[in-house]
Amino acid sequence: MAKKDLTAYSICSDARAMIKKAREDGVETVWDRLEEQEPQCGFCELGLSCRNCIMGPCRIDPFGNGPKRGVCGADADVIVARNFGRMVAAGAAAHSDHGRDLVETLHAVAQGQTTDYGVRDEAKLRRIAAEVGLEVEGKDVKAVAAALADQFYEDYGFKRGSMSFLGRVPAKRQEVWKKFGITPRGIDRDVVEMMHRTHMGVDNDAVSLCLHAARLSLADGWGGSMIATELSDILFGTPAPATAKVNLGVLKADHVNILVHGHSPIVSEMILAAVRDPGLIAKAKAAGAAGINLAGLCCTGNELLMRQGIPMAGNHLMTELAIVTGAVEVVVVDYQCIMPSLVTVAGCYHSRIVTTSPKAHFTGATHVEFDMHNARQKAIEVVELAIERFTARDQGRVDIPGEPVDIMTGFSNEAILTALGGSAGPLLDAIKAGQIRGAVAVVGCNNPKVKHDYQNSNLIRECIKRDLLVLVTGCVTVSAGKQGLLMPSAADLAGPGLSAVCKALGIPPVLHMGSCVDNSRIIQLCGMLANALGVDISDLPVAAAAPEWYSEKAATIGLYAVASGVFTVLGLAPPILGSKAVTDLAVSGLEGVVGATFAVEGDPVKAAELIDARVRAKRKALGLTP
Ligand code: SF4
Ligand code: MSK
Repeated sequence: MAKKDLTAYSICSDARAMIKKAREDGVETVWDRLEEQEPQCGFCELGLSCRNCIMGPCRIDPFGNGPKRGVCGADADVIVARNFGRMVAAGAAAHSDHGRDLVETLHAVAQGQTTDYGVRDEAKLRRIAAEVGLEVEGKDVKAVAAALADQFYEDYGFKRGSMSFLGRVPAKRQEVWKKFGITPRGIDRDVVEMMHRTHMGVDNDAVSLCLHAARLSLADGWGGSMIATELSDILFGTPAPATAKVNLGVLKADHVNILVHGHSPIVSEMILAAVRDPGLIAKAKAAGAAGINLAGLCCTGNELLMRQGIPMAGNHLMTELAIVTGAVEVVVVDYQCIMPSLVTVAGCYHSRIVTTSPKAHFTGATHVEFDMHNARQKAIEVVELAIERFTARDQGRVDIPGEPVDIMTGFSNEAILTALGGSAGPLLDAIKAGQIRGAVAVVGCNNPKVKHDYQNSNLIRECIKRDLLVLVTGCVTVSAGKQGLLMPSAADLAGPGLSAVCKALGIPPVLHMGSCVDNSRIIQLCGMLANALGVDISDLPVAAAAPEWYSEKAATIGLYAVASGVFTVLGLAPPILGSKAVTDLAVSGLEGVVGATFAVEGDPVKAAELIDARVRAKRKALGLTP
């Protein structure tokens, strides 16, 4: 069991209380397992181990007189670049396969193969279809949906000349991509090509591998993730500002508690419909509960929060701890970021983990497979299971820490433009006047290697102090929300310019823009601002940061941000430091290629200073006050 003082693990009181309870209940957590793993493998940390073939595994000795080449002859640069390339490919595959599920759902709606799903935002369907060049006049909603689904299917292959959303990329950026041969060609194609290139004996040049990694990351950001975002809005509604609540206090001791966890709204939206079913609420009451309470974890939680105002119980490192409350009947999961340990933690209480995707089975979990034709019925079965589990709950083991905190959510690009009166003009005016000096996307995960939520929330504080508008997605949302940073009252913590703008508009200085795939909203917004100014994205006073990232998907997001021209600060180094060539490319060489680089800085104040320096330089180059 973890032995450090509780304050070493998290800045959040609900997390600390549940880590303490986990110790008392004999439940192992992510922090315990990290301690058991330490010291972690130095070769792997530097990216210097390779097991791509059976002549290996091989490792490069970075310091001593040990081997400098793998059995095949690959050196440190090639091994690091191959490993990083596969990491980025896995992240892109995850986001984009999630996007594929949305395309299949739209297709099923269009073909009349499902009545469980439908088009909730027809205006957006028609607008997006027209944007990507489809004929919409005089066509009914199903015909438009069918054509759009077909077009997006093709974005996954390589039949079309160009991917659908590349029209959103400013012309100058498109030129940069063309010049360096990194225009994405097809989502699946570019991911598969990375797997091919990294097979033994294919691409053995670190720069070539890194450029292809950039290309495939762009296929995710401007392709798979963007498709996931836009189709989720079409199928489930485009988010608009609303208030909700966050932290473990959103669980209710007298209710049946159901948590949704993972990434896709396809399952969680059906669970939401089921918990609102009067017949199921009556069954819950008959079982002795006051009602049924639904809350979210991680990004499927963000999807429900953004569109439906459903409360968030926690982010990545809170997922085990939510079950430790003893108040959770069922955690319904789809895919990504779901620790396999949840099944073990659930087994220490009366809780059940319900898996729903044919792609994501967990040994020991209850599998209730959802598809487009049975989703509503399956959601009812899951809620019935939760009601049955409530009857097995030991109220003596229940401890729900703290009171929920209010948050504001729902800042889709459509909502931001509406809040600004219909166009990006007022935002640009505020940027030109220096009231808002720039914008920073603070996104990503938690990682037990750093104190939970410390870097995420403190970087945000440092940015808003400097009159930098902050945009959040993913697990950072919960970090910010729990600290009160997602409410308009947080304007008091911002610099004078940003504070005045937020107060005038009644918005927080930190805008919640959605889940991990919704980082595509942020690059789209960057594209809009660049187009309005007639410049490239790399000319804008903007930056990104992933202070506590852990996942392959975050590596992909970081790379597509940089390849789109956005300077990006990572709080933890990716496993590339074993190659000077790859590291130099990441932190300086890319500036001359895509006009932006990575930086690695774990101290939130220093990270904010790096971002501030970037914003100053970009403002100066645009002829604005720094
Ligand atoms: Fe070793 Fe080369 Fe095989 Fe990698 S690809 S395991 S470096 S022989
Ligand atoms: S869920 S990728 S821990 S943000 Fe998107 Fe959170 Fe990171 Fe998963």
